[in-house]
Amino acid sequence: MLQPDRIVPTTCPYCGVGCTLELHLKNDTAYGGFIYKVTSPFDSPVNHGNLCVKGRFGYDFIYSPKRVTTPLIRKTPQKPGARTQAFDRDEWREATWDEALDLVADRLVDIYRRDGSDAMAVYCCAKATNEDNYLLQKMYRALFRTNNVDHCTRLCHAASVVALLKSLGTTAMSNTAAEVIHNDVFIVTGSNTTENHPIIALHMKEAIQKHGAKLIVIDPRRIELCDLATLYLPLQPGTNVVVFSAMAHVIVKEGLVNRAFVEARTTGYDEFVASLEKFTPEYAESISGVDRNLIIEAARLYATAKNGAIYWGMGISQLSTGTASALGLIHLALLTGHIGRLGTGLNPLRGQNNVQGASDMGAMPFHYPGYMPVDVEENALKWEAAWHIEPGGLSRKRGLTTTEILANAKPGGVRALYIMGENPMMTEPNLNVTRHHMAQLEFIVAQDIFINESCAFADVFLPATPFAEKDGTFTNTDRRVQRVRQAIAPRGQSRPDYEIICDLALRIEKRLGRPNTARWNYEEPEEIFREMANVVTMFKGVTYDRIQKLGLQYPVPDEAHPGTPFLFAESFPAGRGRFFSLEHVPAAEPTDDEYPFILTTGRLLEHWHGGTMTRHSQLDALFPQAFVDVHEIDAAQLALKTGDMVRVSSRRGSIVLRVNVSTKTSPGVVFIPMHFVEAAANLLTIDTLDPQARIPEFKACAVNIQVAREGEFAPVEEMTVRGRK
Ligand SMILES: Nc1nc2c(c(=O)[nH]1)N[C@H]1C(S)=C(S)[C@@H](COP(=O)(O)OP(=O)(O)OC[C@H]3O[C@@H](n4cnc5c(=O)[nH]c(N)nc54)[C@H](O)[C@@H]3O)O[C@H]1N2
Ligand SMILES: Nc1nc2c(c(=O)[nH]1)N[C@H]1C(S)=C(S)[C@@H](COP(=O)(O)OP(=O)(O)OC[C@H]3O[C@@H](n4cnc5c(=O)[nH]c(N)nc54)[C@H](O)[C@@H]3O)O[C@H]1N2
Ligand code: SF4
Ligand SMILES: [Mo]
Repeated sequence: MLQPDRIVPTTCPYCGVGCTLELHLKNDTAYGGFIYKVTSPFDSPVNHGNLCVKGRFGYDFIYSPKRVTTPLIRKTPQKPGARTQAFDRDEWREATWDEALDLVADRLVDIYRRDGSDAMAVYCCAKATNEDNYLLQKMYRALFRTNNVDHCTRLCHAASVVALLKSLGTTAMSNTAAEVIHNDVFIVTGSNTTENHPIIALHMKEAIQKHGAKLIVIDPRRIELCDLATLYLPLQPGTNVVVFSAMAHVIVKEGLVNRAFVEARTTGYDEFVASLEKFTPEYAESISGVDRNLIIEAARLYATAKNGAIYWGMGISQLSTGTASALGLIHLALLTGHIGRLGTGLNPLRGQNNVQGASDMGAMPFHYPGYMPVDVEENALKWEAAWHIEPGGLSRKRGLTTTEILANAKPGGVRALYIMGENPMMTEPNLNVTRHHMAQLEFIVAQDIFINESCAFADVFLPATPFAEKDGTFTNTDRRVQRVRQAIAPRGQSRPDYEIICDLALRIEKRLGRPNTARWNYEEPEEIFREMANVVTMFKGVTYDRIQKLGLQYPVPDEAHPGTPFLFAESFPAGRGRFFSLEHVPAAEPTDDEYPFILTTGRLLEHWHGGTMTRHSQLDALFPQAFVDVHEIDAAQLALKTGDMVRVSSRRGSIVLRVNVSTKTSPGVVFIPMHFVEAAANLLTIDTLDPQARIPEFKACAVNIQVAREGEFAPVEEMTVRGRK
């Protein structure tokens, strides 16, 4: 067997589970090593040596010949309103770092001088490190004085975060994922855990099979975990609030409330109980399609558990009722007291490897790092002191969210957009409109490792290094800050994100005539982390030295503190947990004769979002083609069989792809994965937002299905987001 010359431990760049990877290297002169294999150590606290297919085999995108490792400048100047995409290298010219960064600094400063802070906006990156994200939001806040800073968390757990903040004053998972083995009853809802958090799903299986825990699945699709569930509640998409409220109704009516907990730890109970009156199991059945007896049984099982816990995902948050859905779950925990102890809790499973971290680092329009609201004077003063800015210098105005940034791309609105490692042209809803918005911008900078569908709109491309070529930290879904270690030299001329940002910030500072405001010179990424942790006290006790091997779960208030596996033993950050009265509001777009099916979108084990990483990896061979899941009853009616080509259309767009006849979806509901550019699900999705969290309704819109014969494909520009042949 091949013996490695070196093994470098690091953290997986894909999902929020945060598995420990060991990169096996052979020496190689060009890059200081070649990664030929990935394993995981047995004693890793998160994954105990287990990895899913992405962690084990999906790293090879870093060696893809399509990776861009030289700064690029678009040859044809782009005009607002008429921007086009450029994928071919001959539409770009290679540039030196100096030339590319000077151009970016000149253009950004010109636009800022002319149109002010509101014209500037930035997308941070949940794939990049804490240090990268901290610096990018600092560059936009400190130099351009804007809070138009956001990232993909908006499209993800924004609704969970708003609900948790409103009710408990918190934003993260309350307990550690691996604690699931201490649950005796747990609810999994809106989370396809085996495909999207595979290692947490292993813990769930262990809890059931080895420890006798009982599982309740609430999901419109018959996901793999249903096979192990005691109860499966197949609800119609967008009907969470009625199902969760009916469970609360049963818990109250049957006297299963944990009175001591409600009295000691919550507020708003009486009004809440009055609001539950209408949510009878019969009413819930009529709206959600779930048998009333299943709702009653689920309520009893969860309420009478010794240690009950709730795990949830995008089926809760990606709805126009996302915040209300998450509040519905929070209510269940508050009624029963299944929170604040080992093996209980409210656990939104975070998606990207570092979405928790990017949010913690202030890559959001309403908060500085550490969730300090931007419109609270005391917070602004703290960061002004930390960044050597005159009092009153930072903007106190809440910024725009990702979806709002693009919707405001017009004269008088946002003019320049900086995108570090995101792909809105695949991952925002209603892509035909998103394309129109992107085209309105005056200047776009993209900092990525590939030219994805969004980078193709840019004026300048800055080549960043992926995880294996840089140092720093990621924070996983358990609030665990873990090390990311450089294993190989940056390929070509690519540079770590934090280095690019510092180099650019110095140039911007100079042009603005504000030298030496904030610090932009660091020897090591750890110095960036220390600067942040000096203000955000929950990270004070995290040093790189302490997390060499294991990582630490924040809050870690000092260097002697062991970290915090579960939260809220004594109280909530908001003091008492608050109940809210909820209403049933149907999904924004009802089905009708013209568009008779509900489309729900989501993920596959082998692929990642817009596919920029996994489709440049050997994983693409495992799942190379888009499909639409159609229930066998609907397929029979439409005379469709697996493999047939169909055109799926909504009021916003149309794609052509193959049918997969299955019983995984319910009749009337079709499922399309979001990963395939040649049949991009987001050409169909609706851009209606949850009014509180501003998250789009990715999980429900109305579509129709028509047979398409081979050769009768939609024109390429219609069915891809590339907009070109
Ligand atoms: N392989 C892979 N893993 C990933 C990702 C990836 O792209 N690929 N992405 C990562 C990211 S960023 C995230 S956020 C997570 C997401 O992980 P999940 O939350 O598991 O994501 P989805 O695939 O969108 O699936 C959501 C689940 O919600 C269900 N659902 C749909 N509508 C409703 C509804 O109205 N009510 C309820 N209760 N359920 C509903 C769906 O049927 C599905 O089972 O995955 C992470 N892990
Ligand atoms: N229809 C539908 N749409 C959805 C969803 C859905 O369920 N359905 N889910 C939504 C959710 S939950 C999410 S989180 C979003 C995800 O949306 P995005 O974040 O836009 O999607 P990704 O494809 O993960 O984009 C990550 C980019 O970062 C780049 N990258 C990787 N590592 C690095 C690095 O170290 N530095 C830099 N600079 N770049 C790097 C990759 O090449 C890639 O281009 O999609 C949302 N969109
Ligand atoms: S479960 Fe997530 S973190 Fe673990 S190997 Fe798979 S993708 Fe990576
Ligand atoms: Mo996500």
